[in-house]
Amino acid sequence: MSLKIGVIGTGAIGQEHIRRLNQKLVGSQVVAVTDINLEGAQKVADTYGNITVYKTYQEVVADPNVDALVITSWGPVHAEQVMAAIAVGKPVFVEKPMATTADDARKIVDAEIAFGKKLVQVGFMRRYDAGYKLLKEVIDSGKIGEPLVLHCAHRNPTVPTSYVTYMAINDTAIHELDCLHWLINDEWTSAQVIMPRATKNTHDKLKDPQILILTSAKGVRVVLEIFVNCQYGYDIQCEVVGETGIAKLPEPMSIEMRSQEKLSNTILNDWKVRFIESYDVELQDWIDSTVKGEVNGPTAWDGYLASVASDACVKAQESGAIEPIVTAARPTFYN
Ligand code: NAI
Ligand code: ISE
Repeated sequence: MSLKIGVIGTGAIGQEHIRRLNQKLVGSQVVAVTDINLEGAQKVADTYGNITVYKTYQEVVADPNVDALVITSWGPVHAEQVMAAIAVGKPVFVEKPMATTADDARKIVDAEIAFGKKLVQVGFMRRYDAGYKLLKEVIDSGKIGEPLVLHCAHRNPTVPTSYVTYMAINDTAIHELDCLHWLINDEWTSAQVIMPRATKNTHDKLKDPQILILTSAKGVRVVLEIFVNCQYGYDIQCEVVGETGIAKLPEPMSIEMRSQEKLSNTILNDWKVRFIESYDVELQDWIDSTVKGEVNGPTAWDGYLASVASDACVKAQESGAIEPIVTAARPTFYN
């Protein structure tokens, strides 16, 4: 029997996830959608047939035919939509960020604990990425000793003009805020943001690039360059310097070419392609665990931890100072 899913938000990643839920993965079927752009939602529904289009997300959440929800709307509305799903006890997969403030993230955690059962999985798909998993295996094996320094980069070719300075943190670096502490089994304690010379390819509301420096409880330092108008491609880098060796995130597979007096590899230009397998594995795992009444992937607590770190980083963007990252104690519910 298929898990019947209601999707809130039929934009870029909404369409990607609907396609994989309906055509690629096993055990799921999208039965309802909504978007504030109703025409867009209708167009997506028409592509597949047998999908009810609702005017509001509340109707999707309330539909008795909907077993579980996928939230792919804009970040600032995620928290209220997740809360609505918890209120009726429906499992929910929410794209990152789970909430755009730590206060809202904490409300989700508290609501889930009050409900008494885990319902929320957050779309931190890098934890499902084959490359990051290999890198974690190497770190956990002790082959490079204890991690000391991470050199990372998160580069997008371009972003829309609606993308502004703080989004470098809560839309983009939020992936690293989650996956790097998972990678090194540690918690963040402070953040600093340095603004280098800006590229001429940005605008006055977006400082680009930015350098984020994170410190962990064990003293590991992460230097993360966020450069969202880098022009040349979509490029994710992560190099871990350990006590006895270096481990580096593998590059996506690409044919090495010798042609016209050049030796070359292709660089991808889109997150949709770079992480295509991770999204597939992530959502298949969500379907399978949801059917069993479990949450196997990143939880609401992970969403909360990322939001606390994100708030501190946004403060650091404004203050230029080293800002502490202080999280509440982990509730036993999430052990
Ligand atoms: P998008 O702008 O293409 O799509 C968002 C859609 O949500 C739009 O169609 C918009 O009309 C709709 N929407 C906004 N408010 C709504 C509301 N209150 N109710 C219903 N629909 C509403 O944006 P995109 O790129 O699809 O991103 C959506 C979310 O997914 C964001 O939170 C983003 O950070 C996340 N994302 C995650 C990625 C990942 O790698 N895990 C990759 C891309 C996006
Ligand atoms: C986008 O929303 C994503 O989540 C992508 O993975 C990220 O690389 C990009 O910077 C975000 O805008």
